[in-house]
Amino acid sequence: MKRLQLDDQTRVLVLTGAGVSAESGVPTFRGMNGLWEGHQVEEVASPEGFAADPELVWRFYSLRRDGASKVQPNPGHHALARLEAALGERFLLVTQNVDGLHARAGSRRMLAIHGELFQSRCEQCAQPFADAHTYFARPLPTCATCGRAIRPHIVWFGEMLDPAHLEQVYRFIDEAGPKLVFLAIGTSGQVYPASGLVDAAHAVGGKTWLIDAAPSEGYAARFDELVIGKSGEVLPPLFFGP
Ligand code: BV8
Ligand code: ZN
Repeated sequence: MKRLQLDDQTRVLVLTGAGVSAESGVPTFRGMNGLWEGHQVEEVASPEGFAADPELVWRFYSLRRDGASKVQPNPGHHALARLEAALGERFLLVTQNVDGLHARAGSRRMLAIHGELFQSRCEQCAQPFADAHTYFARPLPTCATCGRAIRPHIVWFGEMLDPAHLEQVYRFIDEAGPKLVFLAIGTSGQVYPASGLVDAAHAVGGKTWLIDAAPSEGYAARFDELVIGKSGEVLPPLFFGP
C-alpha cells in the first residue's frame, strides 16, 4: 500500500469529485451515465435548462437535496478533514461536489467551486442564502425583494466559476511550486476548468496523484501516481499509515 510521504514543507492541494461521496450513498454523475430522467445532465444543469423548464430543474435539485440530507460523511471525508487539521495552511481542498458532506466532516479550508446544493439565490439579487427547501411543483420560489426567480446556488454548465475561487487555487499552486502535492480523488476529470488543475500542478513542478475506484484512462495518464481503490478505504492508510 503506497503511503503519501509528506515533509514539513509539502503543500497539499486536493480536488474531489462525486466518487468521494459515493460510499455515503450519493450517486455519481458517471454512475447516472450523464443522464437524469432521460435528460442529459448538462441540459438540466444549465441556465438554458432553467429558463426552458424551471420546474424540471427544481425537481432535479430538490431530489438531490432530499438525498443529500439523508446521508452521512464517510471515512474518506473524515480523512481529508484530519489531513487538513494536521497541515493547516499547507492544505487546501477544492471540491466539485455540492452535497455539503466535506463541511459536515469538518473541512474548513475548502472551496466549493461548483456551488452549494443547500444554498439558493435570486437570479437578479445574486446574494446566496441557506435553503434546504424542496420545490417539486409550482409555485416556484421568487425573490421577496425583486420578484425574480430563485435558483439553486450552483455553477451550471456554461457558467463561470467564482473568479475568487480560481484565483485562490492558482495562488496556492504558485506559492507551493515544487513542494506541491496535488491529489485528485473520485473524479473522472471530464469537467473544465477543474480537470485542468493537474496540468497547473505539473507546470510548477508539483507531484500528482489520482485516487479513484475505476480511473478513466485519459485522465489517469496525466498523473504521476495512481491509486486504484475506494476513497473511504484507501485515504486513511494513504495519509496516516496502516
Ligand atoms: C465553464 C454543478 C466557461 C452541477 C457541475 C468542451 C471541452 C472542454 C470544456 C467544455 C466543452 N464543452 C463545454 C465545456 C465547458 C464545460 C465542461 O467542461 N463540459 C464538459 C462536460 C465537457 N464546463 C463548464 O461549463 C464550466 N464552466 O467552462 O465556463 C465560460 C467561459 C467564459 C464565459 C462563460 C463560461 C462549469 C462546470 C461546472 C458544471 N457544474 N456541477 C451539479 O452538480 O448539479 S459539474 C458536475 O459534473 C459535478 O460538479 C462534477 O464536476 C461533474 C461530474 O464530475 P465528477 O465529480 O468527476 O463525477 P463523475 O461521476 O464524472 O466521476 C466520478 C468518479 O469517481 C469516477 O471516476 C468513478 O470511477 C469514481 N468513483 C466512484 N466511486 C468511487 C470513486 N472513486 C473513489 N471511491 C469511490 N467509492
Ligand atoms: Zn431578487
